[in-house]
Amino acid sequence: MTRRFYVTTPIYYVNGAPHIGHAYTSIAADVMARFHRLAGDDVFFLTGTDEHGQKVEQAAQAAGVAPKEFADSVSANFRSMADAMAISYDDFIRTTEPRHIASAQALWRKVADNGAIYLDAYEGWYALRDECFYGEDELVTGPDGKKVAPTGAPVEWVKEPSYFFRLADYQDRLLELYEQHPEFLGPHGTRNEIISFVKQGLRNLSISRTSFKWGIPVPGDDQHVMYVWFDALANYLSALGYPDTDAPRMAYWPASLHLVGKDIARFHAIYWPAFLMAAGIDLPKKVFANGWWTIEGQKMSKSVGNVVDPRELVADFGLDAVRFFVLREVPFGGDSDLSRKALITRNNVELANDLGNLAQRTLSLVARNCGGILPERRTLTEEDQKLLGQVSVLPQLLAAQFERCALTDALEDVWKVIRACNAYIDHQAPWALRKTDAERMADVLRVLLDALRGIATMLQPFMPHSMARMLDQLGVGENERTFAALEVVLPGGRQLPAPQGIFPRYVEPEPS
Ligand code: ME8
Repeated sequence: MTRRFYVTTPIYYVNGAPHIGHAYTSIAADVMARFHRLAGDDVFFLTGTDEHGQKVEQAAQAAGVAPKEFADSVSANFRSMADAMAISYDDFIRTTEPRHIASAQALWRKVADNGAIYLDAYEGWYALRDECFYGEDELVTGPDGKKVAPTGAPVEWVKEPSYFFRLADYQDRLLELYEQHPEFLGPHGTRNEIISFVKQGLRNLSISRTSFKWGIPVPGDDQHVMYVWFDALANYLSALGYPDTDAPRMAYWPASLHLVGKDIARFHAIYWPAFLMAAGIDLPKKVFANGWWTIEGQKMSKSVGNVVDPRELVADFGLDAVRFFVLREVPFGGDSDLSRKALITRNNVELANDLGNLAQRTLSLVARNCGGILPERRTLTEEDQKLLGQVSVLPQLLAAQFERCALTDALEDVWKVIRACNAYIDHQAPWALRKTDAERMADVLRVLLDALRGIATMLQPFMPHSMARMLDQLGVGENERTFAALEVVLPGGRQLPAPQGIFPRYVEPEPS
């Protein structure tokens, strides 16, 4: 039976241009979507932009344009960044679209009908940068002695009429959820933080604002706009056609995985399941939080001037080297630092050397000594079997790694096989066999070509363009690139195209 896999990225605020942090979560989600497609699953992959709220309204004001016009242009920039990073989304939702507005209002009505919303007045702290309400007890003292949010964001005292969501009523059910479904929330650190936050006690949540207008009107009371997080979280359902339960895409609910940054785990692991419980809707299967990137050791910020546009990195290093780097550099879920030096090293050692050279050496030997024709697979020696055995377990091994969002470990599993191939080629020395035992040379090359096919197939989700080129060079047809196709041994005799290098070494240009 085909399994459905519904994966989402956060929808990004349109208050500023996209940067490598946004690209990171989208790349990770893309890798998951591509992996599941190749595994034969029925995938729906959603990304988009979060366009309402005070933060966006203020950014538009600062730019001197109407909020919608501002949102149109920044949203288009996010979409073009996603396209430039080869993010294979099935839909790009914008919260200013009528389909989303109607859906978020329907969700509100459902929650209200079930008695979980009441009107009162909010008086307390709000951090605009985080679009988050904070309790007095959560605030910390900032560098200038002022109270700030635990994230360092400035806070202001807000006092206004507001609708409230009965979040406190869901405390026990949330704790039960984390307890009974340990897989619901990861990684461990984030899970522990969320559990201890919920255990400290939840306050009811203000879910509407009256002091500005840029938001979705609260059904039945247009003095209020929805709190931007109620609006935003609803995107995961609105893109599927909620509340129309007959909409074909509703079959993808519940979501398999909401991939988010650790900064927004609270909204996804506490508020979102509580809203859904209140609406009587099934809960997502998993929320996983990625870690935080700094740039050359510093926090990315406009004022420091070190905000990295991923498209600039791509111009220097190529898309796949960037996609590879961000997922390879640090165990997925942990924090990491982006430095040019580290990127160059990964590119040159692991891509150009370990993998690129292996493919180049093998393919040029086939071109030179076998007329560029794929040799037949014949009897295998023990060593051949050992190497191909390592390749054949990769789909299973990686499926288990992906199940726990261990993308970096998945890459390491593939790299172990690449290193084994390099040891094998050095030990078998097919170049020396040419004169002594041409048949064995052909057998060795065939084993290497088969191993490379397995490796390239498994790496497609991470590096779709370069692996497509590698599979072309290996003579693997477009319909022979799924994980299941690996079980079928390719018939020999195919003419392979002339080999071309796939991963050039990067050399820093001389300063002019
Ligand atoms: O929070 N390192 O949008 P946002 C790693 N609209 N990931 C980073 C990062 C960094 N330095 N900077 C950003 C919002 N991210 C809401 C989401 S969802 C219903 C609404 C990534 O534009 C990370 O995934 O502030 C983070 O959670 C997201 O961008 C925040 O994007």
